[in-house]
Amino acid sequence: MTSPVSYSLEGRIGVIRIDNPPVNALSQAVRAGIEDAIATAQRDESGIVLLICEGRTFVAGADITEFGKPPMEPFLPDLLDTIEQSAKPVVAALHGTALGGGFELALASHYRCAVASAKVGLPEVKLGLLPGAGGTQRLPRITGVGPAIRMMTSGAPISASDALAAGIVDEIVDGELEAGAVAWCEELLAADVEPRRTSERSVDALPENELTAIRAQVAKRARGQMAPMEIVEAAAAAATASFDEGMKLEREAFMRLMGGEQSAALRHLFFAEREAAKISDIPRDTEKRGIQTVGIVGGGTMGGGIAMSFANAGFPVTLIEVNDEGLERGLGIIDKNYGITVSKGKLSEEAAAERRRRIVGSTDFADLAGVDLVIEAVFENLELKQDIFRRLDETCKPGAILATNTSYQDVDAIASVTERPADVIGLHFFSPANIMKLLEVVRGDQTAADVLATCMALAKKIGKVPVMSRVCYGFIGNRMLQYYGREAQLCVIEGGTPESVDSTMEAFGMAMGPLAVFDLAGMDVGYKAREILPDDQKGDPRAYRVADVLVEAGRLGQKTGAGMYRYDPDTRRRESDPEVLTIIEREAEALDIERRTIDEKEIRDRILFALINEGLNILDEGIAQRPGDIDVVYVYGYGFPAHRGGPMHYADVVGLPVILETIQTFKEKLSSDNWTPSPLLERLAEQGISLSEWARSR
Ligand code: T1G
Repeated sequence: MTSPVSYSLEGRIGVIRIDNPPVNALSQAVRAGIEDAIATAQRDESGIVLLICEGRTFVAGADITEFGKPPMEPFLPDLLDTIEQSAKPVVAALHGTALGGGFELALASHYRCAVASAKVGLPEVKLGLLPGAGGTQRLPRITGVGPAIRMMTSGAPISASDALAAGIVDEIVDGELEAGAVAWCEELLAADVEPRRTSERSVDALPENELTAIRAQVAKRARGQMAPMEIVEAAAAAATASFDEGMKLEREAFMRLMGGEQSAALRHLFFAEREAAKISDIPRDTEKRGIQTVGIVGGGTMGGGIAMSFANAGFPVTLIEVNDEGLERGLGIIDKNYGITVSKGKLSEEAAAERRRRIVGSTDFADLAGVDLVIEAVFENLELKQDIFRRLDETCKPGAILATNTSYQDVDAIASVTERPADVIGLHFFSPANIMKLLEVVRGDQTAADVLATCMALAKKIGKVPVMSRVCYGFIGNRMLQYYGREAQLCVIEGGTPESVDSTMEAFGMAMGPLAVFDLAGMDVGYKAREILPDDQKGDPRAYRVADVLVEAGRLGQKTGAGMYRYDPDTRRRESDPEVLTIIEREAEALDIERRTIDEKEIRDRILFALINEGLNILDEGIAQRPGDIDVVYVYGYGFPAHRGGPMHYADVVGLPVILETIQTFKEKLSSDNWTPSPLLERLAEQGISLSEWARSR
C-alpha cells in the first residue's frame, strides 16, 4: 500500500507532501511517512524542509477514527518533537483549515506560511479533549497565555491574517500556495536561517488575579465540561514549568479526558452528525436537483427566519404573503432581525444589506412559477396547508420541490392533494429558523430519492444540520418532547416545583429546564393543540392541568411576563412565584394527588427515561434511521448537553437493562398507562445488546 506521504528533493528544498483525503488526518501511516521523510531530510543535500498537503486542506487533525483504539507508534507528540529537533529548518505551508494535531504539527515546525484563506485552530475542546501534541505548551509561547487559553477553550479557528498578527504565521503567500511557499523557502535559504524552536521560548505568567478570573469565567461557561478547565491549567503551566514538565502535564490531562465519558460522548456526536446526513437506502452520489432560487409562502416568524437562512447562504428568495399588510409585517421582522445581528457586531451593515436585498416580497402567487424550491410556512393547520399545496401544484414549474415547514402535520396528507407527491417533502425548521441549526427533513411515503438527497445536501449549504425523519405526529424531536414534558409536569404536580424540576435538569446539563422552555415557547401553544384533540388523545390530564389553569388565568409564559415563573420585565430573569405554588397545590388536591417529596434522581430518571423510551419506539418503527440521528436532533434542536452525547448515547451510558428495570418500577408505582417499555428496549435489554451495538449490526 503506497504511503500517503511522499518526499522529494527539489533543488535544496526537501518537500514532504501529505496526501490523505479527505482532510489529511494524521493517521498512523501519515505519522510514519512524515517520520521517514524527516529522517531522510537530515541525511540528504536539502538545506530546508517544506511540509505541504495535497487536497483541500492542510492536516485537519489527528485521525479521530483511531481514538479509543490502542495507540500506534509513532506517537504524535514524539513525532512533533523529532520535527522540532530537526537540524534543518522545517517550514509548514498552510491552506484550508489547519486544526488540532495539524496545527500542532505546524507549531512544531520552525516557520509557518499560509494562503490568506487559511485558518488555524485547536478545536479539541469540542471533542472533550485538550490539544495533546504540544499545543498547550507551544501556542502560549507564541501568543501569550491569555490569548492561547481563549483560542483553545473556544475551539474556534482564526484567520491567516489574525494568525499573522499574533505571530503564529510568519508569511502570507499570495497566489498558489506551493509556488509561494517554495519562493519563501528560497528566501529563507538565502538568509541562512536556523531552526527556530518554539519549545525553547519562554512566556510570562499571567498575574494571579487574572488567572483566577479566567478560571471562574471558563468554569461558568463550561457548564460541567472538564476539558476547558484542563486547558487553563495546561496553558498556565507553559509559563511556570519547563517545556518537558508542561508536556507531561498535558499528556496526563489528555489521557484523563480521552478515557472519560465526556470525550466519548462528544466524539460520538462528531460522527453521528456526519452519519445523519447519509440516507441508508439512497446512494451518496444520487444526482441532485439544481436549486438556485427559493420561494417562501408565509412571512411570519418561521417564514421570515427561513427566508433569512437562504438569503444568508446566497440564495435569492421570493417571500409570499396574502396581502400588503402581511408582507410589510413579514419584511419588517426580517429587517429587525438583520438590525439585531448588525447591532451585536455579528455582521457588517453592508453584508446585512446585501443579504436583505436577496429577499423580495410579493403578494402574487404567480411569482413562484419559476422557483426551484418552495417552502410553505403558514399556520399549523392541515386544511390551510393543503389549500396552499393545491395552489403550488397549479403554479410551480415541473421539477420544483414543494416543501412544508410543519412541526406536526402529516406530510403524506399534504402531498396527497397534489399531482406530484414525489416532489413533496417536509422541512421542519426550528425557531428562530435563521439561528437554530437543526433541520428535520421529513420523508413522505412518496418523496422521490433525488428530492430527499437534494434537501439533505441543501441543508448543509445553508448551515443546517439535517436529520431525516419519516412521517409521524411530531416526527422525531417533538414526538419525544411530549413524553419529556409529561413527566416534567407530573413531577411538578405530584410534589415538585417548577424550580426544583428545572434546576435538576439544568444541573444535568440541559440548556434550559423543561418548565422554563414551556414559558419561553408560550403555554398557549400546547393549550390550543390540545383543544382540537379528542380527550383520549390528550394524554394524562394530570400532566397539563396546571398549564391549562395558568393559560386560562392569562399566564402564558414569558410573552405575558408570567407563566410557570414570573419574569423580570428588564432582565427577563425567571423568579419562582408563590402564586403558582398555590395553584399547583390546589389543583393537586382537586385531582386527589397526595403531594410528596420527589428527589433529583427520580426527576431526572422519569424525564430522561420517558424521552429515551419514546426514542426507542421511534427507532423500532423506523421513523429515525439511527440512535445517533436522535442524538443529533436533541443536541442541536432541544438543548440536550453535547457532553452527554444525546439521549440515546446516554441510554447506553446508563445501560438499557437499568432503564428497563426503572421503567417497570415506574409502571408499577406511578402509572401503568404512562409507562409501557418500548419493545425494542425489552429486546435489547434482555439480549444484553447496547444501542450502539444494535445500530452497528443493522
Ligand atoms: N479524523 C478523521 N476523520 C475526519 C477528521 C479527523 N480529524 N475530520 C474530518 N473527518 C472526516 C469526516 O468524518 C468526514 O468523513 C470527512 O472527513 C469530511 O468531514 C492530537 C487529539 C476539517 C472543518 O476536530 O472540523 O487533533 O463522512 O464532513 O464539513 O491535539 O471535518 O465523508 O466519511 O466535516 O468540509 C482535531 C474535525 C482532532 C477537526 C472539514 N481536529 N474536522 O469540514 O467536512 S483531535 C478536529 C472538522 C486532535 C490533537 C488532537 C471538519 C473540517 P465522511 P466533514 P467539512
